[in-house]
Amino acid sequence: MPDLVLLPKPKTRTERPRLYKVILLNDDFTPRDFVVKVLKAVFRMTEAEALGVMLTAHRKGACVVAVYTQEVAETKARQATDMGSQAGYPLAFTTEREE
Ligand code: TYC
Repeated sequence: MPDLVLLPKPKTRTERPRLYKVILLNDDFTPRDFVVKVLKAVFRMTEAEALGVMLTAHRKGACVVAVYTQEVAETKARQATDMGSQAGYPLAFTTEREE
């Protein structure tokens, strides 16, 4: 018997998780300061970051808020949308898989 047998390196690769974007959609009814409040609370943004994202959605119709793994993205989108519903606003966040 040989003292040492060299085995082939196993070809297992750790795949990175697929990422999902959380997207803020504009609407005509939710007050701007309420959108900013939700962005700060759910996505831990600073006032300046939240203002920038809110204004981009307001001007362009939608804005990517952040990117997470699927579970986190869907939970945060739901929490943020629920904050709007509970205050009587149609504020909406969606998720979309990243390429
Ligand atoms: N368009 C809203 C207004 O004029 C403000 C707003 C901005 C609402 C961004 C939603 O994603 C949004 N009051």
